[in-house]
Amino acid sequence: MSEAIRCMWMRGGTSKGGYFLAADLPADTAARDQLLLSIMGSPDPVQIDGLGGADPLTSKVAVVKPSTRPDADVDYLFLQVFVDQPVVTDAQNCGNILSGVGPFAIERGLVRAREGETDVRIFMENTGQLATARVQTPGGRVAYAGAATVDGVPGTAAPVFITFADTAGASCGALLPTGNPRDEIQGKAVTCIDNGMPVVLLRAADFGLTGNEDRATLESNRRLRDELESIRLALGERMNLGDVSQKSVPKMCLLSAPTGAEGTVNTRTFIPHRCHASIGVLGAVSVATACAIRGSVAADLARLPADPEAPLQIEHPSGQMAVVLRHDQDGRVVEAAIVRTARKLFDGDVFSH
Ligand code: NQM
Repeated sequence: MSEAIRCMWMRGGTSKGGYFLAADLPADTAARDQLLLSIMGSPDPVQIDGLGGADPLTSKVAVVKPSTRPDADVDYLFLQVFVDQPVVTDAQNCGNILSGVGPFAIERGLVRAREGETDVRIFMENTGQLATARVQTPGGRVAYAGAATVDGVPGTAAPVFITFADTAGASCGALLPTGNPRDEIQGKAVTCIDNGMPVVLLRAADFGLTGNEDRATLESNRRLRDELESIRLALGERMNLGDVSQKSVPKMCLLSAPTGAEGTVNTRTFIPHRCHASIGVLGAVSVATACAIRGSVAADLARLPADPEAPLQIEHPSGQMAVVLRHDQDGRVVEAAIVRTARKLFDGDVFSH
């Protein structure tokens, strides 16, 4: 008999997925993952028998529970449900789905809304780090309508301001997990970095690309995809991520010089097999951080603003994402801030098989 499971479907930034209370899912990980695969309709390239949108960006899950930590209100576990493989992985975090966690926590009564704005302190279980989401709550209720824009999302919506603290080495144990700002692998210069998301930075030009190609063109380039995957698999161990053949990290990011007047650097990111329609939030934080690291692949191409506190504009296929970095006296990045929006799409029950 099919079972009803409480679920809120939300857009978080440029991603979309199911938001669940941990208590509404099986405690056993294997049973939970089996249920989530069935809810999303995976494995199937079109996810016809489930809610997933046939794209890694719309096959995502947030599991949220009250936190027992004194410095957090809620714990957030991100799960990537693969589209065409029977894989559910917690090996990566997701800053876009994070945008919906604050509103969801308030809607479910885990955090009491204040008049005006409400800060939700979120412990990100995947990486063991903290984020604070400032949610618009006029009249003590979550507002989704507003004037903020996110490139890659049509229209406007209420802003969710997100601040990340101390994300360096979140998954890899060090900001530069190989110990170097630049390495050479399979004839290509790379920078391996993790400021919240493990990313391998490469020069688009080294693959015969301008870096302005669209998603479809890059995805149809079989040789490029094979080369990127070969480099990714070779770097997994060196980035302290182990065997990454069944993991969605590290992301592979092709860089080129900025194209717009305000741009810092231009990106095309494979996450890791499909090309991102824009760029991940923590992926963009990692790219922005690399731009100021002398000797990195990014530093050669980036145009940094004169003011070190000014936003870095990370260009991507749908526009750009502003990342504000705060540094300590030694120039280390200690905080990153971004603006996202989220939308509640439905709240109800989803049915298991
Ligand atoms: O980097 C896609 C997304 C993401 C992740 C991905 C993200 C992040 O855009 O924080 O948001 O890189 O798989 O949702």
